[in-house]
Amino acid sequence: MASSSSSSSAPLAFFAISMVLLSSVAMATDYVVGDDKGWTLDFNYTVWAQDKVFRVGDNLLFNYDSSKHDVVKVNGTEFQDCSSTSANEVFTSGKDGILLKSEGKKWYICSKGNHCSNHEMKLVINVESAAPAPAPVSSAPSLLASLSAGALIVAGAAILA
Ligand SMILES: *[C@@H]1O[C@H](CO)[C@@H](O)[C@H](O)[C@H]1NC(C)=O
Ligand SMILES: *[C@@H]1O[C@H](CO)[C@@H](O)[C@H](O)[C@H]1NC(C)=O
Ligand SMILES: [Cu+2]
Repeated sequence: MASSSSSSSAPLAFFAISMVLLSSVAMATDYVVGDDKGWTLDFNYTVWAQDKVFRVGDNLLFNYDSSKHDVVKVNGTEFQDCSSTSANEVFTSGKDGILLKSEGKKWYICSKGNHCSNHEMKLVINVESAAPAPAPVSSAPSLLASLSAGALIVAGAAILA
């Protein structure tokens, strides 16, 4: 009935408020490179990356068949040339998480066969500064206000129930 449905939605409202609070705190994002396709041949990683904002603290997750591919962190020149040396950092597990530790451009290629030069198996991203944490002075009152609003809703639900 009306009264039972309105009281049962109160915990949901509190949950929703909590989620908004949590998401306003800077949280790292995990980006699965290539989404469902993973790290593979003939996928346009430029298109994949173009609508995304990468920030310090985020992770890149490379999923691939480790018998066919690898991930090599290269510099801009090497990226253009699809080249790498033994000095480059190489990932080979097939399920590699790479933490984006600093700002700026990051370049990754597959060093197997001609995957980079002929199949566009290369990714360049620009890493921006970490999302600013909420300023303590301005966020504390709104945090308290939201918490007490949530407490009021729960109290109201308890009275209605
Ligand atoms: C990938 O997409 C970008 C943007 O549309 C385009 O400029 C580029 O040529 C594409 N690369 C390939 C290999 O098709
Ligand atoms: C990239 O690395 C190569 C070594 O493989 C080095 O010779 C070159 O100077 C580097 N280029 C840049 C732009 O850092
Ligand atoms: Cu490859």
